[in-house]
Amino acid sequence: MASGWRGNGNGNAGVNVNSDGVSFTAVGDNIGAVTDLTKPVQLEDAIVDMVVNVSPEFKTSAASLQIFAQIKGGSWAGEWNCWSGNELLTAGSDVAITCTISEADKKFDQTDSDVQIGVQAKGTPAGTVTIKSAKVTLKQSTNSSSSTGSVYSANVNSLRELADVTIGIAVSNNDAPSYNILTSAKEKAVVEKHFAQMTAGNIMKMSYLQPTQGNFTFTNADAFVDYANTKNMSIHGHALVWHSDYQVPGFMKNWSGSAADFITALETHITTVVDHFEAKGNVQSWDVVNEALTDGSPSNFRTTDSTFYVKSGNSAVYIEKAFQAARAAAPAAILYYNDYNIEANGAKMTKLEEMLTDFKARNIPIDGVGFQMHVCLNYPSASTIAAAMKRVVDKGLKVKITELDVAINQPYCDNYPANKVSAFTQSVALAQKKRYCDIVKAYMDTVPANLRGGISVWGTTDANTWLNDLYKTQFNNEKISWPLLFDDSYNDKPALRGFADGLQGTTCTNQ
Ligand code: 9MR
Repeated sequence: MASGWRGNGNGNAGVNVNSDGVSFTAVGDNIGAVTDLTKPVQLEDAIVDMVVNVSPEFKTSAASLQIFAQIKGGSWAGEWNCWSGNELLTAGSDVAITCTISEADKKFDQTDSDVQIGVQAKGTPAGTVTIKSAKVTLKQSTNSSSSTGSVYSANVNSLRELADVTIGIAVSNNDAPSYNILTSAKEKAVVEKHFAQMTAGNIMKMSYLQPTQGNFTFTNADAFVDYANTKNMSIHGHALVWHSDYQVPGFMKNWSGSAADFITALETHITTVVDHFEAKGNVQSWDVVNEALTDGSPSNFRTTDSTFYVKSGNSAVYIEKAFQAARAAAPAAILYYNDYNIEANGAKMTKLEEMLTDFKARNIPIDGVGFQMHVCLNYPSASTIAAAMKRVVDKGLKVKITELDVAINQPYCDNYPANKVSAFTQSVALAQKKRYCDIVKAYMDTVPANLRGGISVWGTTDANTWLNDLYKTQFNNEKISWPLLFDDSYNDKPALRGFADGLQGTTCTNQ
């Protein structure tokens, strides 16, 4: 890759080329290195991937990097939207950064001029930057599937701008670095491009924030919220109370005091957490209680499998106490009860309705219902989903889709394993595109604008979904679920086009 690189920007001293790569000394804003791509080259929607390594001085200077592309000659029009912030660069370590050439006016949609691509320092940099590798993947065909290895583009500039409804995404900052929102350039690129809200996949759960009684640890969550703030994204807080396994702190599981003191401890958790994030600002809404209902028919409050129920004196009173504590701490936040399978299980929705009616009658503060929506390719039907949402709308409460994903090969439905597929073929991808569209459209058609809490997807890339872990532990690792909007390499999937079509009210098709 070393040939053909040169220095760029005022005051540039040129590049050094050695076996490590191409280095430049970053002594000022816009100083960098470029190389040429000779015509004919169609660069629109191409992806530029680089691996870079910055010196300790560069890291300390707080400067950022910017991959860019420019049409040579004329006004030197360029792609200038790709930023790799200093926070994701590690001194002396190789870091992957990326840029999709997709500026709004499609300047690169032509082949009659040479272009240059490169990377430059932004801010007041010092030290050196080494480009270890650079790769340009041209957009190949809008119809190709990811299984062929070519890059599909959904032609969606920004999902968040397509309709007046908050579009969110669950991301993490405690996963492997390649999927971490604070360190992965690819993760950042899709999140910043398409989403207006982030949910923490894990780090705002109880045991992460208060592992032992009275010891609150907000460092990870604060970094997460700060990042969202700087990118004009809000936060949906998840989740103040959830019975499931390790997210319940040990001191609560092993509680041996009175029920009244347990409720006080629960209230202290909620008050401390909500107060903390109120002070930071930008947490718009909370899943106050998650998954408190059973799946059977009839459905009821969870009992023996919920620490909260048991330690509250075998009582579901903890649910209303949680909502009251959350409201007291954050009068303006939108408070949700959140659960799975309420879109499909009528009995569970009936129990939920009963709780909502009771809460309304007794002025227990609740603003809406979160439908997790971990759904299958064909189940439940869009009309079943719409009917369930309507039951909440009819109570005058908000509906938020909080954790949307559409699993292929979901073992609990779609006639698994008889209908199991072993590859994500074009026809499966297009069926999933229609499914995303049908769901989003059902939501937009059923929930009036004033009751729309938004739609959030549970993860970015198919390579990093909770379903991969589920299948590993429960289904002999023989899955593949491909449930999200971006493939293993963060390329658009047809599902993204389907989501956009649903938002825009376009007919949903598997074409
Ligand atoms: O995606 C989350 C996964 O990484 C965690 O291991 C798991 C247990 O904390 O929780 C997953 O997210 C769940 C969410 O918090 C609540 N609804 C169901 C989600 C998928 O299991």
